[in-house]
Amino acid sequence: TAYTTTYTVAGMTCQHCVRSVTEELARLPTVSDVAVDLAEGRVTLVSDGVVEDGAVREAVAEAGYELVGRA
Ligand code: 9UX
Repeated sequence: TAYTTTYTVAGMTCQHCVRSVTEELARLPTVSDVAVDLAEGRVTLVSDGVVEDGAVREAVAEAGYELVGRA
């Protein structure tokens, strides 16, 4: 079973931002795909397990951005 969850993320303004946040989120356990919609400030994760919001928040912060919430 795959989970697909979309979050709103603040602070991403360029393709380098997209790469940074994508690389950081891809490191989370069970995450198999990361898609960023830069214009909308949304990030979608596909994972084989439940990914806690706190883990997403930490990874987004590590990349330099802010998790706002679920979209
Ligand atoms: Mo360049 Mo995107 O500083 O923040 S990585 S705009």
